[in-house]
Amino acid sequence: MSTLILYIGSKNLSSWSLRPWLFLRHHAIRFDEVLIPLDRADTRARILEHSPSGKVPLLQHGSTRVWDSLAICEYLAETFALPGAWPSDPAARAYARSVACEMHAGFAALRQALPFDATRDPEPVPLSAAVQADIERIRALWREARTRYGQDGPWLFGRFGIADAMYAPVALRMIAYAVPLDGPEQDYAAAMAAHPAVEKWIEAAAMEVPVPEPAPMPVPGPSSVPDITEDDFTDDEDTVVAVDSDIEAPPPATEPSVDDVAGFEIEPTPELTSAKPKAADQEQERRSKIRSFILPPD
Ligand SMILES: N[C@@H](CCC(=O)N[C@@H](CS)C(=O)NCC(=O)O)C(=O)O
Repeated sequence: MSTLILYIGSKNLSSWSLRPWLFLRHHAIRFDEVLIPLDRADTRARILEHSPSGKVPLLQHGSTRVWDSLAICEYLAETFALPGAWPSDPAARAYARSVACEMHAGFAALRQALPFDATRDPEPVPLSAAVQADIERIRALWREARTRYGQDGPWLFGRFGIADAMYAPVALRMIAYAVPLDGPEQDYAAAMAAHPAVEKWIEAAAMEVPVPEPAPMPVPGPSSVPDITEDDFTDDEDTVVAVDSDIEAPPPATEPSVDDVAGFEIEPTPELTSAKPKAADQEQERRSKIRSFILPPD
C-alpha cells in the first residue's frame, strides 16, 4: 500500500483541513502530514505545487490525488472499507449525506462571521440575523440527527462518520464563539471538543507562529507630511527601515510534543518546529473556559 500524504493548511486556521485529518486519525490510518502555512506570501504557490485547485486539504495516495475534504473522506471510506463512514440504513444514510453536503456547500454567513480559530478563548461576538439563522439550522439538524439516529454512540449517527468529520470545525466554532447550546447539541459539541485527535489538533495549533499583523499605514495629515528628500532613502541594501520592528522574534526552535493517540506518530512539520507555544497558563485558562462552556452548571 502506498503511503498516504495529507497536505493541510495551518491548524489554527484551516477548518477544511481538520475534516479529513480527523477522519484519518479517528480511524487510526497511518499517513504523513505536510503542513503549508496559510496567509503567507508564498502560500498559494506552495499549495499549487501539489494541489491543482490551489486549496488544501489534498490527499496523495500513490499517483492518486484527491483535493477536497469531502471527496477525501469518501475516498478513505471506500479504500479502507471504513465501518460507519455512512449509516447502513438507507434513510439514515440519505439524511447523513444531506447534512454533510449542506455543511460542505453552505453556512457561508457563519463561516465568514465566525472564522475558524482553533485556539480562540471562548467569547461571544454580536451575531447578525444571517449568522443566527445558520446557527439555528445547525442546532436543529444536530438535534434531529442525534435524536433520530444517534442511539449507538455520541456522534450524529451513533458511530463517528463522515458527517461528524464535516461538522467537527463547526462544533469548535460554536465553542470558540460561546454560542449558547443545550441538550443534544451541547453534548455533541462537548464530545467533539473532547475527541483525543481534536485535542491533538488544537495542541498543535497552539504551537503555530501567528501571522504577524501588517504594520498600520500612517495616515497623512494635510500639513503634517514633511517633504520627502533624498535623505529619506538609504543606499544600504541591508538596512531595513521600520519593518517588523515591533514583532517579537520567535524563540529558539522547539518541537511540539505530538503524542501518539492512534498508534502512530505525526512528524512535526518544519513550520511547527520553529513554533512559539502559547503560554501554558494562557492555554490552561482557555481550557477551563471551554470546560465551563461545555459542561452544564452543577
Ligand atoms: N471545498 C474545499 C475548500 C478548501 C479550502 O477552501 N481550503 C482553504 C484553506 S481552509 C485554502 O486552501 N485556501 C487557500 C489559501 O488560503 O491560499 C474543501 O472542502 O476541501
